[in-house]
Amino acid sequence: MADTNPFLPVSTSDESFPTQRRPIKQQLLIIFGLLSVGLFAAFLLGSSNGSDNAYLQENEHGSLDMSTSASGKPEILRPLTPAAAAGVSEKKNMRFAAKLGAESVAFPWNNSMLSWQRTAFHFQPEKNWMNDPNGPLFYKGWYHFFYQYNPNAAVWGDIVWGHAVSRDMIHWLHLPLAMVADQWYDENGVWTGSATILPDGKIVMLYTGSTKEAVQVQNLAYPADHNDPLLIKWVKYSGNPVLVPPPGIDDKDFRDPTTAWLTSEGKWRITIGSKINKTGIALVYDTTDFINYEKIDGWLHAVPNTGMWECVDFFPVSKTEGNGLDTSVNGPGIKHVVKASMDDDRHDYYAIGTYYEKNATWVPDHPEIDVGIGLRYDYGIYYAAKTFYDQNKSRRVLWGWIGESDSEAADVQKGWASVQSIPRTIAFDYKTGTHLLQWPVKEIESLRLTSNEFNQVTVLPGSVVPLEVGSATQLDIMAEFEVDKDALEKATGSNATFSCQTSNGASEHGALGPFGLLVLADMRLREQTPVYFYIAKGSDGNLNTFFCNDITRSSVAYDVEKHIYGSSVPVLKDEKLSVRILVDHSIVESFAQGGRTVITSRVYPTEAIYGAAKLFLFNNATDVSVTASLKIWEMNSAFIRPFPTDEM
Ligand code: DQQ
Repeated sequence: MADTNPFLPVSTSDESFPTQRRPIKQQLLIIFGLLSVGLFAAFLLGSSNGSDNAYLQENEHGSLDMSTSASGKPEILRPLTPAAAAGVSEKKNMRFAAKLGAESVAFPWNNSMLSWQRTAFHFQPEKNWMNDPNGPLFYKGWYHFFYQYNPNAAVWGDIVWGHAVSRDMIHWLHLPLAMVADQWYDENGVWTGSATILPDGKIVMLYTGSTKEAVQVQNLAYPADHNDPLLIKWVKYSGNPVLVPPPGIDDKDFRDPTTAWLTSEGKWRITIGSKINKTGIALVYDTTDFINYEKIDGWLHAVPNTGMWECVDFFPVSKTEGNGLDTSVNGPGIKHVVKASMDDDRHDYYAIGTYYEKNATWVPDHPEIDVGIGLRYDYGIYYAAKTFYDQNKSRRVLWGWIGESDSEAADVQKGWASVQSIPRTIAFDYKTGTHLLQWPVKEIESLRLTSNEFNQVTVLPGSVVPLEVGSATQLDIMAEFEVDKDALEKATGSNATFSCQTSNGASEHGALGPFGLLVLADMRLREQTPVYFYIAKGSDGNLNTFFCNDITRSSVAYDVEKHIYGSSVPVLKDEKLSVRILVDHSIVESFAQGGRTVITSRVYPTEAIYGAAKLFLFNNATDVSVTASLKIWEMNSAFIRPFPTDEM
């Protein structure tokens, strides 16, 4: 077995990053080169024989082939899940589970493995199922977060609105349910909705109700007492529903109203997701009182063959300023973003474009990367996201639901399912002009404990470098990689058609990649979650950088999804390759190039957990050395607990 002596940090101080290279580095590198050869052999071994599991051995990538069952027999179809029957999104891997076939066997999860999966600084309820973020807002000193919640089980169903408050969006206090399914117009579920703060400071909430007959209608609710900063009690408007599906729209295709924005005429405008045949659309309504609505002809935007648009979001971004904008801001220097959650592929897509207020339409800047066919917020598991304008700190904040990619049986066993992403500030990337930048809110840095720095570590082709950081299950990692320029120039063009998904993942041997980090890896690298860059050089000599996350060897368990996630990431002249990774038990959130490309994955290791979870650098490229500089913080746990009832 490989010797796994760790590479020692050059500093444990909290000085600014990066610090000076130390003289011992050269010697350590030589030792390291030798040590890592053995370790890398284990890594490669892992890539070819990655698992003891016969099912995975059928697939050279170690990933699940979704089109046939393990035995290669035709799929066994299962009845519709409750969510699918209701006409809304279901747990993503229910589709995956349905394809495993009747012979699929659950991995023997034990309590210690399952307890480790619970996150330490991501928002989650104490138990049971959670999905979409709803109506986030800042009010009287508190951040409010509402969410789709099943109070009765760890699977989707019986949906009501959970509610929690926070001073900083990191530490949370759970409050009583904000809204339950107690009216004919939401008897089948209190579904997704959004908040609008009126000029006088009052709040209105619009949400979708699923009626007893599963018709999707829009309802109005407001706080019972605007003097209560905790907004504990909510009143549903007596005249609900305020909107029913319009002619031509199916009863089950009319949901998720947005935050309202003002027109120059002083009317409030909202958009609601829908579809006509296979064309995804965003319907538009104007209102002055949130009770009576005028449907605007046509739609804000429509994209053929994208299917049902869920959880549409629409907001302005400044082309020049880094701060966020209130949803009603419009005018010169402003672009507008349309985001929709594609029910067909369960991903959140956005596009940047121009809003034409007069006819209530929006046109993308680049039709070839329109909503649903171009850029995604996140290339891993991330859905039903929603932004809000945080008037407290003049920023726009993005929340997103991160589901599970284990089996439903494991969710039931552990008693909970889903987490929310770390809230992210979101802004226009004026350098590319095509992308948004997402970055964890600054407040997350209050959880940083001790840090370790590693400066100018050379990672030779075909090597793995252990990084000694102590406990490696709660981390905030900032890393920069420099690639040997001569080697970049000398490399002959190849891989022009590379994609993370179709590659061999982290075990690919390209001239210029992959290289990056292995998180949640055990010492033998039997389990490992690589987050990495891959540079492809076209025959024209142009470089195209990809950012990927390979979870095909993240667990030896065989009843979890195993994919290679990722996409290309623009790297501009003179930019180093940079990545930030938040590791929090079963969730890994990775941000490349300041948040231009983001990947979130859920992983369920069985060995690389607690003290056995380690961190490594790796370089699997054949022709290029990389130099890595890193600062890594151990992260504290957030306080997420019930609000003390006596103080309520
Ligand atoms: N989840 C809600 C719907 C929404 C879907 C139901 C998206 O309102 O369309 O729980 O995940």
